[in-house]
Amino acid sequence: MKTLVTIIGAGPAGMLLSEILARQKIDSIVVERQSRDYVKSRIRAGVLEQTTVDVLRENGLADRLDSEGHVHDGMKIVWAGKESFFIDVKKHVDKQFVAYGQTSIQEDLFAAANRRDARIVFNAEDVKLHDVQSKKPSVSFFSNGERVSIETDFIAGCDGFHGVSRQAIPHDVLKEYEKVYPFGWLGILTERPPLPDIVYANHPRGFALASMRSPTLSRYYIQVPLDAQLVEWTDERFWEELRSRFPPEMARAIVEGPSIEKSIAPLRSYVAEPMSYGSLFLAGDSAHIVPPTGAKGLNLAVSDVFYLSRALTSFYKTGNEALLDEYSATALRRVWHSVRTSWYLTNLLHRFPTANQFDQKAQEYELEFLRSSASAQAALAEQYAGLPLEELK
Ligand code: FAS
Ligand code: PHB
Repeated sequence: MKTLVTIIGAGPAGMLLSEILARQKIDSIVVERQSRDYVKSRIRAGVLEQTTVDVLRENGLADRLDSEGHVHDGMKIVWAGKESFFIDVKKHVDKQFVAYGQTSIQEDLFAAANRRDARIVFNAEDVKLHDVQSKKPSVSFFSNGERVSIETDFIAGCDGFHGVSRQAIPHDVLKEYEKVYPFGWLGILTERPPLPDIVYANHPRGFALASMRSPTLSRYYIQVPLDAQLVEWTDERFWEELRSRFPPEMARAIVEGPSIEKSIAPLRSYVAEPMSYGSLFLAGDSAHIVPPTGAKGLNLAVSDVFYLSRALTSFYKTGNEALLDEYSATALRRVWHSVRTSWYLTNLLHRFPTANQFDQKAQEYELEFLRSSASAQAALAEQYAGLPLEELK
């Protein structure tokens, strides 16, 4: 098989890159380890930054998002049962964000791929990258019992944190930054009306989050210890614990229902540098992971793809490799801002098992400062809304 760009991974990063390149008449093949249904079934992100919505809309992918997405002006923070306060993103930075599930985005991306008869290989086994430093790299994999090879100009590593692409960068070239948090998130999805706002709660029993997917689909999370087992968490135990972490009147407003999805995700901050090596370019979770506290993971995957597709388009239209050479540095500037914001919010809103009384007091006064200072709220609003994408000079 031959193509211009071989994309490893059919998650949001891989499928969005495939779609944008196709609109620029640049051929690609997507190679995915799992089945289409498996990829579609994953329940993950839920909040889209304005820049993400803009990129999807510019590429004809926002019709359903515009009709079903839940637009928000800001989000609420409550702590230790005190009065909640609202971070008004719209007022401070004139931006909004949209609650629209990653699952829906994945469906929209696959529907667009079907309309253009995109080349996607599902259930690809033992995917390998070859000669990534050369101008003629290739990707091989097992499919239907035979090893298939794809000759390509470029490889886009969109295969997530546990993928193979990042491993193609030599250890003496790759620099990794990591912070693992001493807790995870237990999340559930239930077919019940959500609270009107996205609400983050810091409580002595731990962090909690109220979110949504639609007017009839709620998404909730609670911080759990690293050794928490899903089997220990019945729905009723979850609902009781969730309510205990919100102020009484907010807890009473939560509409309980049977979980249609329940999972525990560990929290880590991770960045791999550089995000490119020879003809290999990493985008999305293959290059970085953020704790979901800042709702940045999916949005970073989109900004990486925006920069990478712009660089590939420039190369194929003009032969100029400058944007490809600058891709890693450009993407990492936005990555690190989002990584820092997610780290800041995770430290602000979670209860750390190792925190001493001083740490706890300092955290409470950080929350008090945020509650009482318009400039502190404006600063958080700017970071939560997401930084603008860098325009070409
Ligand atoms: P993905 O991991 O989505 O996709 C990578 C794809 O590559 C997968 O389909 C995988 O099967 C495939 N792949 C892996 N190895 C391969 C190989 N060797 N060969 C071929 N294909 C291979 N973000 C938020 O903003 N908010 C959230 O609440 C949130 N919750 C999350 C919960 C969980 C449990 C997880 C894991 C992530 C969560 N995220 C959240 C982050 C998430 O949304 C990611 O940022 C987003 O999926 C990134 O998209 P991709 O980079 O495409 O990676
Ligand atoms: C979600 O709706 O899944 C969600 C919302 C906000 C976050 C993380 C996840 O910070």
